[in-house]
Amino acid sequence: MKNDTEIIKGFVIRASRNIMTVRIDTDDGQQELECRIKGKVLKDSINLYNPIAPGDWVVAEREKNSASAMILSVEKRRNLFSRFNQKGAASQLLAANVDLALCICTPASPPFRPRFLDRVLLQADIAGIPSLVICNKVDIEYDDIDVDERLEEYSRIGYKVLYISAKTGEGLEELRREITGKICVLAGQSGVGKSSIINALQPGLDIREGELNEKYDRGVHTTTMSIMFELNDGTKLIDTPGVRRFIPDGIDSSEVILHMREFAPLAGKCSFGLSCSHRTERGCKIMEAVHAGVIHEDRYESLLRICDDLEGKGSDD
Ligand SMILES: Nc1nc2c(ncn2[C@@H]2O[C@H](COP(=O)(O)OP(=O)(O)OP(=O)(O)O)[C@@H](O)[C@H]2O)c(=O)[nH]1
Ligand SMILES: [Mg+2]
Ligand SMILES: [Zn+2]
Repeated sequence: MKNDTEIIKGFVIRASRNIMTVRIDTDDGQQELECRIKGKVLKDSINLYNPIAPGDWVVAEREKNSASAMILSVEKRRNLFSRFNQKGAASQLLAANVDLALCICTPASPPFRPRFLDRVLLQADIAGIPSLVICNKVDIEYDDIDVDERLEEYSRIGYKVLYISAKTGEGLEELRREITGKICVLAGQSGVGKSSIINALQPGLDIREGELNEKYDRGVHTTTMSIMFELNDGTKLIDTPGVRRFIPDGIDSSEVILHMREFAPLAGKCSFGLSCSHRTERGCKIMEAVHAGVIHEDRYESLLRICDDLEGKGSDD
């Protein structure tokens, strides 16, 4: 190593597939470095769509005082929020070392999609990250009673549900109380207002927000990579790119019920144990619970579609 090269440790705040922004502490405060990966590939990240996510700590080398550096390795993670990227057929890392997942939906514009929410909640559970359900855009008029019923169902199975509007500010103080001091990831389909919520919590950040695609009434994927923003009180929020489909990452179909909270206590209790597909088998405790109203039919439908996806038989929700 040349004399003027130094080894530094930094915190990743922005990450695309091959270029990252890393924050380091210096004698004069904080500095942001533009980083690439040394040798192009990191150890242990061969089957990943992108090797590093905001929230990661990395070791890098740079020429002293340079504004760029080369990443040598990633520190061990406490947890990792990812999704399966179907196009790349690999895990896409969205956020690392997270305290709380903010799982965002809307009652309308884009239309309420509880099955998308189920997938995000599932992924948070797989990662071992606590989650909060957020219904944004409550300022919009909607007459779909299913929305209220389904959101109450999330409360019934034990999730905290917040009703907010990034536009009017309703519910934002309650949200602030839940997130203060934490590293949070915001996840949800494109257009639900992930970036808008961060903008509303911290006016002045001016993160780009998108219009809704008029024809399809869905988001236009305005945010294209995960980026961490910091509120004045130090709370960290990781904005993630909205996607149309969310395929859970890191599990087999037989394990899904272990990560859906009202299903988990029944895991292994079917006559065919963990190999039950919960579709046709006699003595299936999951199907019995659906008939008895203990498990909501929609959540059961989610389970089946997620399993189809994981078995490569999926189609659009
Ligand atoms: N009426 C209303 N509109 C909102 C609210 N929050 C966000 N919007 C609008 O919804 C649209 C999409 O918001 P974004 O913040 O870009 O959504 P996103 O989830 O970041 O979308 P992607 O980056 O594509 O994943 C924008 O036109 C926002 O102005 C809200 O509380 N009420
Ligand atoms: Mg966005
Ligand atoms: Zn079963």
